[in-house]
Amino acid sequence: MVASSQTSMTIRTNKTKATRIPTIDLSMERSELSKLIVQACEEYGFFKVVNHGVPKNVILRMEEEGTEFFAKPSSEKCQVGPATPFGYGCRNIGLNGDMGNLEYLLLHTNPLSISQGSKIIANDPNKFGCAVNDYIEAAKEVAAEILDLVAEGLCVPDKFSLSNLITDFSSDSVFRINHYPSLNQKTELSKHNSDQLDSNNNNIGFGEHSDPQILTILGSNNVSGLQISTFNGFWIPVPSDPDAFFVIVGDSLQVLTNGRFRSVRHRVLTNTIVKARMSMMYFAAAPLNWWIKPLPKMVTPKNPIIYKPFTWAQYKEAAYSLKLGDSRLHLFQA
Ligand code: GA4
Repeated sequence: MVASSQTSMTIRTNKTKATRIPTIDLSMERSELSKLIVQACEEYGFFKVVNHGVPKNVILRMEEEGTEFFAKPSSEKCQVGPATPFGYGCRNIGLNGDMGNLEYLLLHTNPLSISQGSKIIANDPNKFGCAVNDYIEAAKEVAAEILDLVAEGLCVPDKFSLSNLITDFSSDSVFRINHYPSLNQKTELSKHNSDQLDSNNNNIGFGEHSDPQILTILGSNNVSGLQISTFNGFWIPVPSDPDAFFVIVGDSLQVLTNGRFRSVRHRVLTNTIVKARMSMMYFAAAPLNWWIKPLPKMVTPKNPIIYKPFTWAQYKEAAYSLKLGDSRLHLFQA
Protein backbone atom coordinates (compact mmCIF):
# COMPACT_ATOMS: atom_id res chain seq x y z
CA MET A 1 0.00 0.00 0.00
CA VAL A 2 1.13 3.53 -0.69
CA ALA A 3 1.57 5.53 2.48
CA SER A 4 -0.02 8.97 2.31
CA SER A 5 2.46 11.80 2.31
CA GLN A 6 1.37 14.75 4.39
CA THR A 7 3.04 17.41 2.24
CA SER A 8 0.85 20.44 1.73
CA MET A 9 1.77 20.74 -1.94
CA THR A 10 1.32 17.81 -4.22
CA ILE A 11 3.02 17.65 -7.57
CA ARG A 12 0.48 15.92 -9.73
CA THR A 13 1.85 13.78 -12.50
CA ASN A 14 0.14 11.72 -15.10
CA LYS A 15 1.87 8.58 -13.93
CA THR A 16 -0.48 5.73 -13.24
CA LYS A 17 0.24 3.03 -10.73
CA ALA A 18 -1.35 -0.39 -10.45
CA THR A 19 -2.22 -0.44 -6.76
CA ARG A 20 -4.85 -2.43 -4.95
CA ILE A 21 -7.42 -0.04 -3.61
CA PRO A 22 -8.68 -0.75 -0.09
CA THR A 23 -11.67 -3.09 -0.02
CA ILE A 24 -13.93 -3.07 2.99
CA ASP A 25 -16.25 -5.97 3.72
CA LEU A 26 -19.25 -4.40 5.43
CA SER A 27 -20.26 -7.73 6.98
CA MET A 28 -17.15 -7.72 9.19
CA GLU A 29 -17.07 -7.14 12.92
CA ARG A 30 -17.86 -3.48 13.76
CA SER A 31 -14.81 -2.36 15.70
CA GLU A 32 -12.45 -3.81 13.08
CA LEU A 33 -14.56 -2.23 10.32
CA SER A 34 -14.44 1.26 11.78
CA LYS A 35 -10.64 1.08 12.05
CA LEU A 36 -10.24 -0.06 8.44
CA ILE A 37 -12.61 2.62 7.14
CA VAL A 38 -10.76 5.39 8.99
CA GLN A 39 -7.45 4.07 7.65
CA ALA A 40 -8.75 3.96 4.05
CA CYS A 41 -10.16 7.49 4.36
CA GLU A 42 -6.83 8.75 5.67
CA GLU A 43 -4.63 6.99 3.13
CA TYR A 44 -6.74 7.31 -0.02
CA GLY A 45 -9.98 9.20 0.65
CA PHE A 46 -11.47 6.31 -1.25
CA PHE A 47 -12.40 2.65 -0.83
CA LYS A 48 -14.53 -0.11 -2.23
CA VAL A 49 -17.29 -1.75 -0.17
CA VAL A 50 -18.48 -5.30 -0.66
CA ASN A 51 -21.29 -7.15 1.13
CA HIS A 52 -23.11 -3.83 1.45
CA GLY A 53 -26.53 -5.47 1.71
CA VAL A 54 -28.21 -3.51 -1.10
CA PRO A 55 -30.43 -5.96 -3.03
CA LYS A 56 -29.19 -6.70 -6.56
CA ASN A 57 -32.59 -5.88 -8.01
CA VAL A 58 -32.46 -2.30 -6.67
CA ILE A 59 -29.22 -1.78 -8.60
CA LEU A 60 -30.37 -3.59 -11.74
CA ARG A 61 -33.68 -1.69 -11.93
CA MET A 62 -31.80 1.61 -11.74
CA GLU A 63 -29.32 0.48 -14.38
CA GLU A 64 -32.16 -0.57 -16.69
CA GLU A 65 -33.87 2.82 -16.33
CA GLY A 66 -30.58 4.57 -17.14
CA THR A 67 -29.95 2.37 -20.17
CA GLU A 68 -33.48 2.99 -21.44
CA PHE A 69 -33.16 6.75 -21.05
CA PHE A 70 -29.75 7.10 -22.72
CA ALA A 71 -30.88 4.92 -25.63
CA LYS A 72 -33.49 7.55 -26.58
CA PRO A 73 -32.89 9.84 -29.53
CA SER A 74 -30.91 12.93 -28.68
CA SER A 75 -33.86 15.23 -29.51
CA GLU A 76 -35.94 13.57 -26.79
CA LYS A 77 -33.18 13.58 -24.20
CA CYS A 78 -32.48 17.25 -24.82
CA GLN A 79 -36.04 18.08 -23.79
CA VAL A 80 -34.94 17.15 -20.24
CA GLY A 81 -32.10 19.71 -20.40
CA PRO A 82 -30.01 21.71 -20.37
CA ALA A 83 -28.73 20.75 -16.93
CA THR A 84 -28.53 24.08 -15.05
CA PRO A 85 -27.54 22.23 -12.93
CA PHE A 86 -30.40 19.67 -12.85
CA GLY A 87 -31.72 17.71 -15.82
CA TYR A 88 -30.07 16.11 -18.83
CA GLY A 89 -26.60 17.28 -19.78
CA CYS A 90 -24.55 16.38 -22.81
CA ARG A 91 -20.82 17.17 -22.63
CA ASN A 92 -21.29 20.38 -20.65
CA ILE A 93 -20.41 19.99 -16.98
CA GLY A 94 -21.40 22.66 -14.46
CA LEU A 95 -21.97 26.26 -15.43
CA ASN A 96 -18.48 27.48 -16.39
CA GLY A 97 -17.62 25.80 -19.65
CA ASP A 98 -16.20 22.45 -18.46
CA MET A 99 -16.67 19.63 -20.95
CA GLY A 100 -16.40 15.85 -20.92
CA ASN A 101 -17.09 12.92 -23.23
CA LEU A 102 -20.31 11.97 -21.51
CA GLU A 103 -23.99 12.58 -21.12
CA TYR A 104 -25.78 12.52 -17.80
CA LEU A 105 -28.88 13.02 -15.72
CA LEU A 106 -28.50 15.08 -12.56
CA LEU A 107 -31.38 15.05 -10.07
CA HIS A 108 -32.05 16.46 -6.63
CA THR A 109 -32.93 13.63 -4.24
CA ASN A 110 -35.95 15.27 -2.71
CA PRO A 111 -38.97 13.02 -3.51
CA LEU A 112 -40.98 15.87 -5.06
CA SER A 113 -38.17 16.70 -7.53
CA ILE A 114 -37.84 13.01 -8.38
CA SER A 115 -41.55 12.64 -9.09
CA GLN A 116 -41.64 15.84 -11.17
CA GLY A 117 -38.44 14.91 -13.02
CA SER A 118 -39.70 11.38 -13.72
CA LYS A 119 -42.65 12.79 -15.68
CA ILE A 120 -40.39 14.35 -18.29
CA ILE A 121 -37.61 11.77 -18.20
CA ALA A 122 -39.37 8.45 -18.52
CA ASN A 123 -42.11 6.79 -20.55
CA ASP A 124 -43.26 5.12 -17.36
CA PRO A 125 -42.67 7.84 -14.74
CA ASN A 126 -43.88 5.71 -11.88
CA LYS A 127 -41.46 2.88 -12.66
CA PHE A 128 -38.58 5.33 -13.14
CA GLY A 129 -39.42 7.26 -9.95
CA CYS A 130 -39.63 4.08 -7.85
CA ALA A 131 -36.30 2.79 -9.20
CA VAL A 132 -34.59 6.11 -8.40
CA ASN A 133 -36.16 6.44 -4.94
CA ASP A 134 -35.25 2.86 -3.99
CA TYR A 135 -31.68 3.33 -5.21
CA ILE A 136 -31.30 6.63 -3.37
CA GLU A 137 -32.72 5.21 -0.13
CA ALA A 138 -30.35 2.23 -0.32
CA ALA A 139 -27.32 4.42 -1.10
CA LYS A 140 -28.26 6.81 1.71
CA GLU A 141 -28.37 3.89 4.18
CA VAL A 142 -24.92 2.73 3.08
CA ALA A 143 -23.56 6.29 3.38
CA ALA A 144 -25.11 6.79 6.83
CA GLU A 145 -23.74 3.45 8.06
CA ILE A 146 -20.26 4.36 6.83
CA LEU A 147 -20.44 7.77 8.52
CA ASP A 148 -21.50 6.11 11.81
CA LEU A 149 -18.50 3.78 11.50
CA VAL A 150 -16.26 6.78 10.78
CA ALA A 151 -17.58 8.55 13.89
CA GLU A 152 -16.90 5.39 15.95
CA GLY A 153 -13.43 5.00 14.48
CA LEU A 154 -12.60 8.62 15.26
CA CYS A 155 -14.04 8.25 18.81
CA VAL A 156 -16.48 11.10 18.22
CA PRO A 157 -18.79 11.16 21.29
CA ASP A 158 -22.04 11.59 19.32
CA LYS A 159 -22.03 8.56 17.06
CA PHE A 160 -24.65 10.10 14.76
CA SER A 161 -23.11 13.55 14.39
CA LEU A 162 -21.97 12.83 10.82
CA SER A 163 -24.86 10.69 9.56
CA ASN A 164 -27.42 13.20 10.93
CA LEU A 165 -26.13 15.71 8.38
CA ILE A 166 -27.19 13.56 5.45
CA THR A 167 -30.31 11.79 6.76
CA ASP A 168 -32.24 14.96 7.59
CA PHE A 169 -35.32 15.26 5.34
CA SER A 170 -34.07 18.60 4.00
CA SER A 171 -30.62 17.31 3.03
CA ASP A 172 -29.35 18.71 -0.26
CA SER A 173 -28.06 15.38 -1.59
CA VAL A 174 -28.06 14.82 -5.35
CA PHE A 175 -28.14 11.81 -7.64
CA ARG A 176 -26.36 11.51 -10.95
CA ILE A 177 -26.24 8.92 -13.72
CA ASN A 178 -23.27 9.31 -16.06
CA HIS A 179 -23.20 7.60 -19.42
CA TYR A 180 -19.89 7.40 -21.27
CA PRO A 181 -20.55 6.14 -24.80
CA SER A 182 -18.12 3.58 -26.18
CA LEU A 183 -15.45 5.04 -28.40
CA ASN A 184 -16.38 2.94 -31.40
CA GLN A 185 -20.05 3.85 -31.12
CA LYS A 186 -20.89 6.64 -33.54
CA THR A 187 -23.12 8.53 -31.21
CA GLU A 188 -24.73 11.91 -31.29
CA LEU A 189 -21.99 13.01 -28.89
CA SER A 190 -19.08 12.34 -31.21
CA LYS A 191 -20.88 13.31 -34.41
CA HIS A 192 -21.10 16.96 -33.51
CA ASN A 193 -18.10 17.60 -31.32
CA SER A 194 -14.44 16.81 -31.17
CA ASP A 195 -13.30 14.62 -28.27
CA GLN A 196 -12.03 16.15 -25.04
CA LEU A 197 -8.34 15.33 -24.81
CA ASP A 198 -5.87 16.38 -22.14
CA SER A 199 -2.20 17.23 -22.76
CA ASN A 200 -1.34 13.52 -22.68
CA ASN A 201 -3.98 12.71 -25.28
CA ASN A 202 -6.15 11.10 -22.65
CA ASN A 203 -9.75 11.02 -23.67
CA ILE A 204 -11.47 12.75 -20.80
CA GLY A 205 -14.86 11.37 -19.79
CA PHE A 206 -15.07 13.49 -16.65
CA GLY A 207 -12.14 15.73 -15.73
CA GLU A 208 -10.13 15.65 -12.53
CA HIS A 209 -11.98 17.07 -9.51
CA SER A 210 -12.98 16.45 -5.92
CA ASP A 211 -16.60 16.15 -4.82
CA PRO A 212 -17.80 19.08 -2.71
CA GLN A 213 -20.23 16.99 -0.61
CA ILE A 214 -19.61 14.80 2.45
CA LEU A 215 -19.48 11.34 0.89
CA THR A 216 -20.22 9.88 -2.54
CA ILE A 217 -21.52 6.35 -3.07
CA LEU A 218 -20.70 5.28 -6.62
CA GLY A 219 -21.96 2.18 -8.41
CA SER A 220 -21.20 1.28 -12.02
CA ASN A 221 -21.73 -1.37 -14.63
CA ASN A 222 -18.80 -3.62 -15.52
CA VAL A 223 -16.97 -1.00 -17.60
CA SER A 224 -13.92 0.65 -16.00
CA GLY A 225 -12.61 4.17 -16.53
CA LEU A 226 -12.58 5.70 -13.04
CA GLN A 227 -9.18 6.71 -11.67
CA ILE A 228 -8.28 8.16 -8.31
CA SER A 229 -5.30 10.31 -7.48
CA THR A 230 -3.07 9.29 -4.59
CA PHE A 231 -2.04 12.10 -2.25
CA ASN A 232 1.47 11.87 -3.69
CA GLY A 233 0.38 12.39 -7.25
CA PHE A 234 -0.17 9.02 -8.94
CA TRP A 235 -3.29 8.02 -10.79
CA ILE A 236 -4.71 4.63 -9.81
CA PRO A 237 -7.11 2.97 -12.26
CA VAL A 238 -10.08 1.49 -10.39
CA PRO A 239 -11.27 -1.82 -11.89
CA SER A 240 -15.06 -1.86 -12.22
CA ASP A 241 -17.11 -4.13 -9.97
CA PRO A 242 -20.88 -4.00 -10.49
CA ASP A 243 -21.46 -5.84 -7.19
CA ALA A 244 -19.59 -3.28 -5.12
CA PHE A 245 -19.92 0.39 -4.25
CA PHE A 246 -17.04 2.83 -4.29
CA VAL A 247 -16.91 5.43 -1.54
CA ILE A 248 -15.41 8.85 -2.19
CA VAL A 249 -14.46 11.29 0.59
CA GLY A 250 -15.74 14.75 -0.32
CA ASP A 251 -14.49 18.23 0.63
CA SER A 252 -17.10 18.61 3.39
CA LEU A 253 -15.84 15.50 5.20
CA GLN A 254 -12.32 16.91 4.95
CA VAL A 255 -13.56 19.99 6.81
CA LEU A 256 -15.62 18.00 9.35
CA THR A 257 -12.50 15.97 10.23
CA ASN A 258 -10.38 19.15 10.32
CA GLY A 259 -8.17 17.85 7.52
CA ARG A 260 -7.52 14.38 9.01
CA PHE A 261 -9.31 12.93 5.96
CA ARG A 262 -8.69 14.50 2.58
CA SER A 263 -11.08 14.57 -0.34
CA VAL A 264 -9.82 12.48 -3.21
CA ARG A 265 -9.34 13.87 -6.69
CA HIS A 266 -10.70 11.55 -9.32
CA ARG A 267 -11.47 11.46 -13.03
CA VAL A 268 -12.89 9.18 -15.70
CA LEU A 269 -10.85 8.35 -18.80
CA THR A 270 -12.64 6.92 -21.79
CA ASN A 271 -9.55 5.80 -23.74
CA THR A 272 -10.35 2.12 -24.02
CA ILE A 273 -14.09 1.93 -23.68
CA VAL A 274 -15.55 -0.72 -25.97
CA LYS A 275 -18.89 -0.78 -24.22
CA ALA A 276 -20.62 2.25 -22.69
CA ARG A 277 -19.75 2.90 -19.05
CA MET A 278 -22.64 3.85 -16.82
CA SER A 279 -22.13 5.02 -13.27
CA MET A 280 -24.70 5.99 -10.67
CA MET A 281 -23.71 8.30 -7.87
CA TYR A 282 -25.37 9.43 -4.69
CA PHE A 283 -23.72 12.60 -3.38
CA ALA A 284 -24.56 12.82 0.32
CA ALA A 285 -24.79 16.43 1.48
CA ALA A 286 -26.09 18.43 4.44
CA PRO A 287 -29.18 20.69 4.25
CA LEU A 288 -28.39 24.01 2.55
CA ASN A 289 -28.52 26.18 5.69
CA TRP A 290 -26.60 23.78 7.97
CA TRP A 291 -23.10 24.63 9.12
CA ILE A 292 -20.10 22.62 8.02
CA LYS A 293 -17.27 22.96 10.52
CA PRO A 294 -14.66 20.72 12.14
CA LEU A 295 -16.13 18.37 14.77
CA PRO A 296 -14.98 19.54 18.25
CA LYS A 297 -13.29 16.16 18.81
CA MET A 298 -11.07 16.79 15.77
CA VAL A 299 -9.71 20.09 17.12
CA THR A 300 -6.93 19.82 19.70
CA PRO A 301 -3.96 22.01 20.70
CA LYS A 302 -1.85 19.78 18.44
CA ASN A 303 -4.42 20.05 15.62
CA PRO A 304 -5.78 23.59 15.74
CA ILE A 305 -8.81 24.43 13.64
CA ILE A 306 -7.89 24.88 9.96
CA TYR A 307 -11.26 25.83 8.41
CA LYS A 308 -13.71 28.63 9.04
CA PRO A 309 -17.32 27.49 9.50
CA PHE A 310 -19.53 27.86 6.42
CA THR A 311 -22.99 26.76 5.42
CA TRP A 312 -23.37 24.07 2.78
CA ALA A 313 -25.10 26.69 0.59
CA GLN A 314 -22.03 28.95 0.80
CA TYR A 315 -19.73 26.11 -0.18
CA LYS A 316 -21.94 25.03 -3.03
CA GLU A 317 -22.05 28.58 -4.35
CA ALA A 318 -18.24 28.72 -4.28
CA ALA A 319 -18.01 25.37 -6.11
CA TYR A 320 -20.40 26.45 -8.84
CA SER A 321 -18.57 29.75 -9.35
CA LEU A 322 -15.32 27.90 -10.15
CA LYS A 323 -14.16 25.41 -12.77
CA LEU A 324 -14.52 21.67 -12.19
CA GLY A 325 -10.85 21.03 -11.39
CA ASP A 326 -10.29 24.11 -9.23
CA SER A 327 -9.64 23.60 -5.56
CA ARG A 328 -12.10 25.41 -3.33
CA LEU A 329 -11.24 24.52 0.25
CA HIS A 330 -8.50 27.14 0.53
CA LEU A 331 -11.25 29.80 0.32
CA PHE A 332 -12.44 28.64 3.73
CA GLN A 333 -9.12 28.33 5.54
CA ALA A 334 -9.13 29.73 9.09
C1 GA4 B 1 -18.76 17.34 -8.84
C2 GA4 B 1 -19.60 16.32 -8.06
C3 GA4 B 1 -21.03 16.19 -8.59
O1 GA4 B 1 -21.04 15.49 -9.83
C4 GA4 B 1 -21.67 17.59 -8.82
C5 GA4 B 1 -20.83 18.30 -9.86
C6 GA4 B 1 -21.30 19.69 -10.31
C7 GA4 B 1 -22.07 19.59 -11.64
O2 GA4 B 1 -21.72 18.78 -12.48
O3 GA4 B 1 -23.02 20.36 -11.80
C8 GA4 B 1 -20.03 20.57 -10.38
C9 GA4 B 1 -18.88 19.70 -9.81
C10 GA4 B 1 -19.60 18.61 -9.04
C11 GA4 B 1 -17.91 20.48 -8.89
C12 GA4 B 1 -17.69 21.97 -9.24
C13 GA4 B 1 -18.89 22.60 -9.98
C14 GA4 B 1 -20.15 21.86 -9.60
C15 GA4 B 1 -19.64 21.09 -11.75
C16 GA4 B 1 -18.76 22.24 -11.42
C17 GA4 B 1 -17.96 22.83 -12.28
C18 GA4 B 1 -23.15 17.47 -9.15
C19 GA4 B 1 -21.40 18.49 -7.66
O4 GA4 B 1 -22.13 18.70 -6.70
O5 GA4 B 1 -20.18 19.09 -7.80
